[in-house]
Amino acid sequence: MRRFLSLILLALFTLAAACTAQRAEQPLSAAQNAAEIITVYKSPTCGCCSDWIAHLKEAGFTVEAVDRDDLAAIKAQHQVPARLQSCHTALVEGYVIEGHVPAKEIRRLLTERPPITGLAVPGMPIGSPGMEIDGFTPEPYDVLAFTTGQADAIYANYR
Ligand SMILES: [Cu+2]
Repeated sequence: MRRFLSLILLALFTLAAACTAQRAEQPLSAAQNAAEIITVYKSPTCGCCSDWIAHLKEAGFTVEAVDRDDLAAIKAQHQVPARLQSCHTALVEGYVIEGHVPAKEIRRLLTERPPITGLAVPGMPIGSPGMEIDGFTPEPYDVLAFTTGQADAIYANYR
């Protein structure tokens, strides 16, 4: 009887361990897969957009580049405020990425998962990823976290 009981206990323990392992594994692998794919909307002729895409690929992202002539509509659709707009708009895991945001900050965003709309580097600061220009001194710039209906917050600064 005692042996029978310990067999049942062993079976239950094994089941519980299997469930725990599965639960711990699933969200992680789902997040990792999705984090690899970033969709970038850009105009067909944007050179610095392509350089930013190269920067993302170097950092391990899979990039789906979509050439569009109606970027204003894309920005409006994804609630990018006019004050933050730049040359390209990207989507990753439900977040909006506007402009030359460093891949490192996108990774941090996907790890921390703050309740924000997205990240933006407004304009096109010289020295930001994809905006390196020979002979020009890099400009200081901020990566801003934006949320619809709220004030922008500084997510990171580069200077
Ligand atoms: Cu640009």
